[in-house]
Amino acid sequence: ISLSALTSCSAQKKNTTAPNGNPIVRDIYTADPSAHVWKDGRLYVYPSHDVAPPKGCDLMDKYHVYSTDDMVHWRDEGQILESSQVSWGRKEGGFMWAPDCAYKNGTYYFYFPHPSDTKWNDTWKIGVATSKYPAKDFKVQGYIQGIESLIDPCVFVDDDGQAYFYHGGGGKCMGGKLKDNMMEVDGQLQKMEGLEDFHEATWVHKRNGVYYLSYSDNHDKDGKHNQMRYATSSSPLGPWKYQGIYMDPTDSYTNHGSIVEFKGQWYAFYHNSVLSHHDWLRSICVDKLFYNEDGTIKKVQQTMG
Ligand code: FUB
Repeated sequence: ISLSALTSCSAQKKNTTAPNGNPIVRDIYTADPSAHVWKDGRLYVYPSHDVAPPKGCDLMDKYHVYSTDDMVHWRDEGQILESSQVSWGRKEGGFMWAPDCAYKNGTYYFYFPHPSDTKWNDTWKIGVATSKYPAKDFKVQGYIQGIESLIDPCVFVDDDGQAYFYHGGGGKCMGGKLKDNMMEVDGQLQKMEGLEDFHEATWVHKRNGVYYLSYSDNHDKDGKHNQMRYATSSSPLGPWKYQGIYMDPTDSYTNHGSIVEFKGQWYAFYHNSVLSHHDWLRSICVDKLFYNEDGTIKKVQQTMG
């Protein structure tokens, strides 16, 4: 990790209720929701933030956090980070893509993909910002050293406290252990084997001792939109057994999801473009997720407000 601590951005709380259901955020465009339940009993969502066209994903420049205690009323916890706070980032800013957050030993770790150079696609780094709080006071600490230029970080902390880091895109998914400091990989990352048609958006969760790695694929049968697929394993690093599609495409070119249990119910977070009808102005959504008796996932039924 390169130690280049920068100033933090204090969150400004405001309430955003969503009595109409999906999309759960309607005042700004959000995508790539990574959901976690933290020790205060609330569910927190860490999405990326889409910005109005004519340009698209290059303009994504900041992160907000959302939280709820009932899956109905959502609180915008405010902005936690923007590209101007990243000293090693490309000078033009932008490209703050799909993030994740993890908690260990009293610290929250916010992981965000961001390029370090104008030639953005060859210079992706996974930045790490830390805080004592889940949704404010994050300070950039640097980025994870010694890994490839890939996007979409995911950090899974197992029951024994061991953290695993994943990232990937363009067909390659890599994973490995994190050291206790949560900012360095322990050894080399390895390719995740057994995933069928992997594109990006890795998410790992565990249920009844089984590890699930979910991801978006390259396209549906019409070659247009991502489907969400998953695979299972008895180990957090695979090899993985491909299990199928758990979510059909939305109206958006991309999809990116997370799966989490909250108050006894499992949920699938994802995004679509129903508010904008534009591929790069997306909106985060959530629907219930159910398992079959054998642990396979039933296809998620997407609902609208
Ligand atoms: O939001 C920017 C990128 O689009 C994400 O990193 C990908 O997963 C896709 O959703």
